[in-house]
Amino acid sequence: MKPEKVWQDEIIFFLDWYPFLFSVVDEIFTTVTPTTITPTTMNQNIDLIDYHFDLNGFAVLKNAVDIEHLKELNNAFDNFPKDLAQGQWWGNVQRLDNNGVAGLELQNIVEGGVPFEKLIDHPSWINRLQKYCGEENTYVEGLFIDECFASVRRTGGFFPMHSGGQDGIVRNQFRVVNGRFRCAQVNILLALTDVGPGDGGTMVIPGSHKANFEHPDILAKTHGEEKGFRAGSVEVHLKVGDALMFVDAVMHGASERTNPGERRVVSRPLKSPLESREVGDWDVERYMG
Ligand SMILES: O=C(O)CCC(=O)C(=O)O
Ligand SMILES: [Fe+2]
Repeated sequence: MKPEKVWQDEIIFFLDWYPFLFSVVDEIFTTVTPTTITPTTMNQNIDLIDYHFDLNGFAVLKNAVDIEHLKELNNAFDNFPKDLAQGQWWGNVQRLDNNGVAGLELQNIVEGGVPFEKLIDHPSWINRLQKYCGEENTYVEGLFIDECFASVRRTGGFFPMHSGGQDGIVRNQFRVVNGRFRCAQVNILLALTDVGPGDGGTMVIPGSHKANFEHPDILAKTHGEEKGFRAGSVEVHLKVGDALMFVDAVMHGASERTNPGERRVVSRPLKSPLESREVGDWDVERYMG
């Protein structure tokens, strides 16, 4: 143990030097602070659609496709073979109903003719998709078509609710990093018929792409689960030619169609190159080079 006198000497020494030490530290801060800390500005290169897409996980692109092109697409739907069985091929298109009750789905519809091909890089959405999920301004920049299908839903058909941000899965994630969108998959669902009340419209839960917890209705298995209704969901109504654009992470599905007739849509998920997936058994050679 140090004698008391030594402690006193050390304390006196410290008190003598303390103002000097403080002034040196103070000097460092006053000289360094103004030159190294500059205010950062947020990347504000967004418009109202981007804003809603970020906030809600979806946005509607009104009148995305013109009337002539819509006629071509509807003619193509009229000419789909009526007797195609589940799993059967029609050229490079395959019937593969992903969810029985949801109705007929023709997968890889990009091979269904020019009207469908023209939808790939359609000017109404291609730049947005590049911005949201195209890994823009990086060395892996680009887009990849995931399953793309024509869907025909008749009376009684619906699509159960699925997805949501809570699982944090990479395949369908929603992210914004340093002011840039870095989503994995964004879907375009183009209406070829009006989709109003009773038509089996797509249901979305706004903001659920950022959910941290599973929707309580799923856990509770409440009545209506199969029909796609969940507390907080909204049904998106579209006019022919409108496109619903949504990040796959947002919780979504479709209500039961109660009206007669059919709902026709083309669904075209585009995603970042690192998140590719195929539905169906494609002739890969066709897409090389
Ligand atoms: O049919 C709809 O409106 C939604 C379909 C869907 O969510 C899907 O195909 O994954
Ligand atoms: Fe889906």
